[in-house]
Amino acid sequence: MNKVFIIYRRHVLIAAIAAALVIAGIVYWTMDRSISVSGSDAGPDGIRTIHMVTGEFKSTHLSIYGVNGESHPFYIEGTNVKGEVKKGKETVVTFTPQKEGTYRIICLMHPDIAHHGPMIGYIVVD
Ligand SMILES: [Cu+2]
Repeated sequence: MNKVFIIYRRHVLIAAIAAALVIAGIVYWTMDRSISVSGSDAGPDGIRTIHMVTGEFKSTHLSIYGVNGESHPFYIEGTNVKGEVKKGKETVVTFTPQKEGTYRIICLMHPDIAHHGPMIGYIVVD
């Protein structure tokens, strides 16, 4: 069962922090499975899901910190949001969902199992 975050307007900062932790966790988990992910931000399947409520806020900064792997170019499916996560650095992108749905954050270097992935995060806007 996945861990779900429900975030409201007054929690935009928390949302950004949660997103950073979630995505950092994804990077950490995917790149080095020999070390377990601490905390309770993922289910046993290793999938993290962020829940947001559309119309509750204008936009959210997603802050992503690179833990493992030199480079992770990524995009958010269905948007023009893209960026690159580098090891030891923080990447911040602005995410402004216009409608409800599930938005996948996909690493272009690790999109599937054949490329040592999938390194994919999910943002659910409802
Ligand atoms: Cu990657």
